[in-house]
Amino acid sequence: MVSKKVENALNAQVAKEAMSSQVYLAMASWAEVQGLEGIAAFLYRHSDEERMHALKLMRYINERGGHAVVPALGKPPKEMKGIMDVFKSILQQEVEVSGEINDIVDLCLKEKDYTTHNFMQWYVAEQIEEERLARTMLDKLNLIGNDKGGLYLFDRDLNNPGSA
Ligand code: OFO
Repeated sequence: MVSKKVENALNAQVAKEAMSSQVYLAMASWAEVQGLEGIAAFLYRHSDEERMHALKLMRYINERGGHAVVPALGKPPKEMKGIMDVFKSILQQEVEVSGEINDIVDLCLKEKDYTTHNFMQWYVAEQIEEERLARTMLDKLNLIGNDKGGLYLFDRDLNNPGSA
């Protein structure tokens, strides 16, 4: 059974993961309109992943005697400044999410909820991967700079679901 404190913290995280999914979706739509098909495909895939992160938390809350809440979601921005900006804000968002996950882990220890602490380890590992991926993308974009051919290849590579 989860305590009310842990339940509330997990539900707050559900809302954040679901909002992440929305933000990635808006970015994907923007990229698609720019003709960046591969980047759009990557962002659509990532939006699905974030939804899965929210769903996994919801199922856990209910399994542990809580009640998972479906959150109201805000409207993410429609326009982006550019592809570099998109990946900069992805990295920033993922760093923030890592901080939120750490706070929940910390709360679990304070509440002596070792079951949720164990469950959250999946998210801790996932955040390492999410941050790594965002940094790798930014490094590649930095290398590409203003080279249109480089951007073409970057976009083409991302069309492959195995690429990221
Ligand atoms: Fe759910 O990891 Fe990204 O935000």
